[in-house]
Amino acid sequence: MLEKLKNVFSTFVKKSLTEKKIDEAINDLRILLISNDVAIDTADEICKSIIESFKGQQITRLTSTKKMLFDTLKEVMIEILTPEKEIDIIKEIKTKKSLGLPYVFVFFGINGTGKTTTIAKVANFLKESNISSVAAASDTFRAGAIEQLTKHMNNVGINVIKHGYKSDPASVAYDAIEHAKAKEIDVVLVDTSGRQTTNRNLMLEMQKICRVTNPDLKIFIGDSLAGNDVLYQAREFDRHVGIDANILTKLDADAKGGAALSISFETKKPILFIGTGIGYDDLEPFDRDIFLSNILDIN
Ligand SMILES: Nc1nc2c(ncn2[C@@H]2O[C@H](COP(=O)(O)OP(=O)(O)OP(=O)(O)O)[C@@H](O)[C@H]2O)c(=O)[nH]1
Ligand SMILES: [Mg+2]
Repeated sequence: MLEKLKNVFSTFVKKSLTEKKIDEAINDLRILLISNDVAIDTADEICKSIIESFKGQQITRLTSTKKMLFDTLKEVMIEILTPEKEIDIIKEIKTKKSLGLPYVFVFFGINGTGKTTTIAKVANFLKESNISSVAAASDTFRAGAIEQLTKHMNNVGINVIKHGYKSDPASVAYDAIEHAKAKEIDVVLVDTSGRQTTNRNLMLEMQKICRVTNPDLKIFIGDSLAGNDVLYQAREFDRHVGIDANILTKLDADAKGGAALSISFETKKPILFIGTGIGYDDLEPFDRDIFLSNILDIN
């Protein structure tokens, strides 16, 4: 999935310097980034940072320019992919547990990005670390959503707290938290319905869910196939609800990898996991250095 992004940088570093001037090369890079799913604002920022780094630098020989270009690119990528604060969820869950309280995750995103599937994957991941969880069926909006969550959770052996359709999602989540407290369950995973950021009522509902549950981690689920749009989705959810961390799904499905840059750039929050398939084990921690070495391993 990262091959395409890697090709972008390879083309940029190699071709540009023998054939074109730096500014032309940077313009080419911008187009290449955008055509590889990096959001326009992010691509612009990457190019701006590179231009800034070059300012005032005397370009003398071709070889040193090439190295300079590569080093600058790397620095810019590291900066984008380094969140303001790293999050160790296992450690945080244990700290909360030591206080006798469950750790609450709320998952949100637009329709169909993979929220419900990801919740089952996260529950499965936690289970493997001996952390117990319960899910809250707070998608009371979409037909079939409660059954879908229940089916996934059955498959990974996790209970679901549910009310009926059209019931208040915040109170479902609240009940799940009460249940977790009573049963000494470590984690509450709140599933929410997919919502367009332009739907004011659904964004207000999301705010209410967060107000009532006071979550430890608000997770934006971004679809890596969404291209440019993922940045705007993240921006709007951050503005309305606040994002603490991201999970990027569908990296297996011919994604070009650009969404990881866009989402990190926009939110400055960590990408906790990437989804790499529809199986419950298809969840991998996002590793900045591996990602970087994949896209910058330019020969
Ligand atoms: N290939 C691939 N498919 C995924 C991944 N994650 C989720 N999916 C698929 O994406 C589709 C939507 O997944 P859901 O979990 O229902 O998404 P959702 O965000 O809960 O959807 P709504 O509740 O309708 O908003 C399903 O067909 C999933 O199997 C992934 O990492 N890779
Ligand atoms: Mg869902």
